[in-house]
Amino acid sequence: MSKRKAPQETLNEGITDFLIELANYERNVNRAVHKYNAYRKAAASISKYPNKIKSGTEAKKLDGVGKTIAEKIDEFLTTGKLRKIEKIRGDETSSSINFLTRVTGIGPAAARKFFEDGVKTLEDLKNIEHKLNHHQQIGLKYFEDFEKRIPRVEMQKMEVHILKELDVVDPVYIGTICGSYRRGAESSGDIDILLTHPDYTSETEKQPKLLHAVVEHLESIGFITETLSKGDTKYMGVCQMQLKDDPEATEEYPHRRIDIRIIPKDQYFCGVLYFTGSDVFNKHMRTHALDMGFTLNEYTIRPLGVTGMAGEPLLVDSEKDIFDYIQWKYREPKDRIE
Ligand code: DCP
Ligand code: MG
Repeated sequence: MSKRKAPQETLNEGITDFLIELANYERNVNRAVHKYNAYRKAAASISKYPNKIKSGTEAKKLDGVGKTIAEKIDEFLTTGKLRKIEKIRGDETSSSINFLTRVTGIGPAAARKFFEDGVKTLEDLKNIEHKLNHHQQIGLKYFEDFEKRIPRVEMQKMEVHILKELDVVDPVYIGTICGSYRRGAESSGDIDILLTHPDYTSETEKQPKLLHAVVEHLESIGFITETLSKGDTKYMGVCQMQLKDDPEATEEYPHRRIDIRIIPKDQYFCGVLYFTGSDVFNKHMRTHALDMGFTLNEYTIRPLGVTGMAGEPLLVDSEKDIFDYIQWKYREPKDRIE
């Protein structure tokens, strides 16, 4: 999962940027996930809105924009800034904690703990490197690289490369690069790969070997360079597009965050849907599913009985099947913003 969301290049980017900054502040500093979600939701609907917003009242007509956010929009439109943001930026506690959470492996709780121990900057982290866990050490080592978004052209090269190597391991694997890349984003924060294999279904035992074989192969060819965690179904690591695999490249590529998951064949499309996101879209779709009497998550879609108990998972052979069950018009990945 990537840490920083791409700045919005839309008509209303001034507004969506400050909403995302407030969202991150609520999550990282206050650990207020609901407020984080509320700001993200408002930012997502504003980024889809085709007109330049001229007032809070106009914005309030959009989904997820309530009175408080509308007032902030008015303040921003009139004065060109927001006192709340100025205050957050000027506050040492907030800005330090916010900064520390940019290091992969440091969440809001760890960031606060570090801050309370007097650790506030990258320099401070380097001085206590021995106290960091492996994940955090790698986060520190590649801090500058991980801050860089991945341009779409590089994502495309990695996609071709990864799928080709997957085929080398075993041609019956199916792999999909999900996340913002699949939604057509011009840049991505990380690489989110889903895999499945015909030998692996929700009826069989877990098959960690199917995941590990792929990881080990990508390591052996020098593409994967570090491991952050390696579970039975989920791998988190670091990769780098190699110069030898890209004759056009003139300088070394940055190191990138990569997550690989293996999913049972029968759950693959629920997984692909979930990991394609966006997170705001996923929440919206889950809510609609509930309204229609279904419970939807990253694994399955199940009908809800009259007592509210979830029934057996429904058969799913494509993403579209899931939209069909909940009687929603199919949406292409690029339209799954909110
Ligand atoms: N996801 C979700 N809820 C979360 C985290 C993730 O629904 N709390 C899903 C939707 C995301 C996908 O997983 O699109 C991948 O997570 P990322 O954080 O990598 O998000 P993106 O790939 O969309 O954006 P980025 O370009 O920042 O990586
Ligand atoms: Mg991503």
